[in-house]
Amino acid sequence: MSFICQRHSQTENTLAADRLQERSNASNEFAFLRIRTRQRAVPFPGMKLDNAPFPTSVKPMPSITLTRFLIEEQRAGRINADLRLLIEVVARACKVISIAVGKGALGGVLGDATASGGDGASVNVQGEAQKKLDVLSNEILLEANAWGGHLAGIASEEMDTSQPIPDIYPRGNYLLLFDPLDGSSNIDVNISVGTIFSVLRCPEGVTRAQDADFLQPGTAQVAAGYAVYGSSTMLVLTVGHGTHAFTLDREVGSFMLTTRGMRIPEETREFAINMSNHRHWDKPMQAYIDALLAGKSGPRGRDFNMRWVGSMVADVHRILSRGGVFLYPWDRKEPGKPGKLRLMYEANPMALLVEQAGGAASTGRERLLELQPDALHQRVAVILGSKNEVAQAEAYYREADTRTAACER
Ligand code: FBP
Repeated sequence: MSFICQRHSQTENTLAADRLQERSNASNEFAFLRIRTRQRAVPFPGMKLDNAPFPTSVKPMPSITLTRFLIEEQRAGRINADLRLLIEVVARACKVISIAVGKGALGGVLGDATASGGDGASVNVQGEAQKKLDVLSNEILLEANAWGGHLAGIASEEMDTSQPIPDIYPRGNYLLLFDPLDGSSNIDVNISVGTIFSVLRCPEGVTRAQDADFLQPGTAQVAAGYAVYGSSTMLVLTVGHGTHAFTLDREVGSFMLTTRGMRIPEETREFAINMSNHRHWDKPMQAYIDALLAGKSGPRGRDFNMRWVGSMVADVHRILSRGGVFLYPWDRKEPGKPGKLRLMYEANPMALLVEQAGGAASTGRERLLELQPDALHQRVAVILGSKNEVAQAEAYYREADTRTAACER
């Protein structure tokens, strides 16, 4: 058997082949050679890769694409064709956004978007300066989802009101909400950002959806997910039967299933919160976090570690991958707002993904997914992640409320 390795001289190859011949009883001879040469082997003509044995050190590429996964979900009766195609369209838009984000300064997409009149930065309905990539990602998602025929309306963090599907296109039975680019403060500094989306059913009889049609509790979501644009681009998805992770294979251009059924450990020693807001939090939150910071010598009797990326997608992805608790509580910097994060297209989709992975999601006082929304861009306090840790945080609020109630009697 002759084998040509591009990088090694003829002698080295012959030597390697001889040694291989020597070890011809090693059934894994092909793999053996690859380990020795530390190089991806180039099979000689006629040899089929798929029956070539792989050594344990190199895992074969996952072969379940997002398309196949969704078709199998449909075959299992868990989703219908329309929802499958809608999710595929959103995933494709995320691939386009991933390319734009990946280009960074080379693509001229960094920095603030200019207001349409050309003077100063453009500001969204939340009063936040819009980044160029916020606006671009919003347009990419709108364009991709307008003509598909699956939707009756779209709502976005970057748009004041929901947008009905243009009359020229057929309409469908679903409503799509998204935060086109989450983690705006990290866009220009090359830290992971992402896209978060949520899918609801359009109420019976409604063809031209209005804002009010979107105001459904998180439990009504039929699908939710996010794409995270980090060292690799990943898509994390639930259609109500577990939470699954896909990694974008840039060579093939497909999302490949890399984790089926993500599970969040119930216990954790890691918390994520913007500590600089500590003095602005209410007493129960300050007491809960102080107990974590007190570590072994404190009421929790063990040490906790802290992480804060400042992009919800990245912080929640870490928690779905290895556990932890993510908190963005009420603070008195803006006392009139229940929290910073938006219920409909940040908190609700993340809460469904976390619960479907065995975690919990709360406002501190109630299950987040049961909140009845009253506005498209309403904000909410968020505590989500490892079930027992969320329960710990809730206990501080319950205790404080019981004490307050006792005092008021
Ligand atoms: P947007 O970037 O989409 O507005 O999202 C809000 C967000 O960036 C979250 O991703 C993140 O968890 C949080 O705000 C960070 O807040 P802070 O800047 O206070 O740390």
